[in-house]
Amino acid sequence: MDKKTRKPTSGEQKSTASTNDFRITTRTKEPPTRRAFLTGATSLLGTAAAHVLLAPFLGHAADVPDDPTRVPGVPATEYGRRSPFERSKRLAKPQRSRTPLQDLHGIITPSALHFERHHNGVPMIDPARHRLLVHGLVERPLLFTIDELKRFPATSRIVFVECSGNSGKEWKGPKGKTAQEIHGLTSTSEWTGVRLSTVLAEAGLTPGATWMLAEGSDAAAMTRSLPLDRVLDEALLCYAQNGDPLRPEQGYPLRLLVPGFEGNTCIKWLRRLKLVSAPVMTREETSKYTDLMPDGTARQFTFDMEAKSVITVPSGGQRLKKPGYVEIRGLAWSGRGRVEKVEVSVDGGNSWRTAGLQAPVLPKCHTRFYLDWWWDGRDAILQSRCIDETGYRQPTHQELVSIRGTNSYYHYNAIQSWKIDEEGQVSNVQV
Ligand SMILES: Nc1nc2c(c(=O)[nH]1)N[C@H]1C(S)=C(S)[C@@H](COP(=O)(O)O)O[C@H]1N2
Ligand SMILES: [Mo]
Repeated sequence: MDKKTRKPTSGEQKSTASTNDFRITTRTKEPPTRRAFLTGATSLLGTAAAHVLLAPFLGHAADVPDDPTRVPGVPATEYGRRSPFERSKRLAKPQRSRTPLQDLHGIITPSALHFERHHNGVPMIDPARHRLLVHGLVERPLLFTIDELKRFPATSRIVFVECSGNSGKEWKGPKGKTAQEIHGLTSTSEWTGVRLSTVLAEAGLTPGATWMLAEGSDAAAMTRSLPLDRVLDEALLCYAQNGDPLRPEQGYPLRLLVPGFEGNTCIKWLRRLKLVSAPVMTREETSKYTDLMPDGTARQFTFDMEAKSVITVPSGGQRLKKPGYVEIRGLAWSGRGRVEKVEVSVDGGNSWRTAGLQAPVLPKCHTRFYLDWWWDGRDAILQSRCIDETGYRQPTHQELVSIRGTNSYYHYNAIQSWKIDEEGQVSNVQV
């Protein structure tokens, strides 16, 4: 029915709005007390509309008009928020929070859902007082304000960050329940900043400068040594994420981003870059981020995040309601470059089909894959494996453990298996 010509039927409340002053007459069924409160709190908003807007603050469900075409909506706002009907959230513990991968669409993680990992909390930093010091083996030690860094030519890149501890509990068996719980320490953003190489050219490297120590200004003062020959081409000093300034959790006002490297090298709240001739051997690269092998030796400076993938729909904790069509969906990524191919098995790895890849397929970036499937209502085991542009294929759990043992916590990238039972219930298994 044409909205313009439609007349309110009897029993339907008529609303009148003046475009001049936003005064709105709405439904009269509201209890007087609540109505008075809301009118006082939001004199410019219609009552029904105000309910929807304020619902999250007031802690009650959004009150929805019977017919949204009969009640003018709320006015424009200065900084947006999502629909109160959407409840997807990070799984937060004090020192980390995990991205709800199973709820996401496309490849960008909304900034508010980007995973967090910090060793001593999120610091509060005034950007006007923040400085970046570049010193050590340079011709000119330099001190930059954020505004000065923003004057350099800007570069944006869509890349993932992944904590090397992501999925770490799975070394010792199928521990986690959901995609978020097991794999949620990875997210993708569009990061914007100045190239590290631009800033270092300004300072002028002296011949012995082969490594760089990066330090954060949080209470953990996280520090890592990075080999210049591996990071100079790609590393960014970022001040923005998905078009906005960085979130405090992601390192506001400045973070180092090393595409493809383990998350802990992407020093947040960055305050210092010291050019040196050898790794400094901080605690993060001696006791912490090393990989203990079965023979008792430890691998050090294992920076690269190897190819990995996870089916997010259907995934652990979800339930297929009835047999029939399912679009299998998931994310794949590699710290070595582009995702070349993703293969999906619905029979526990006996046979594999090539999944479709959704554009864009970017290097060192989450890539979305999908595959049509008809679930016949019987037991099934779903798996995905990522093959990257170097030809590397994501290993099975057994293949990974046969080389690395189970002493390690970091860099677990084995194939994820989801079992679907006859009830349609999805759970985490290792096969
Ligand atoms: N200064 C500082 N930088 C840091 C950390 C920290 O605790 N302090 N944590 C690191 C770790 S372990 C990871 S995985 C990433 C997480 O980045 P995110 O919180 O933006 O997802 O930041 C890294 N950078
Ligand atoms: Mo991490």
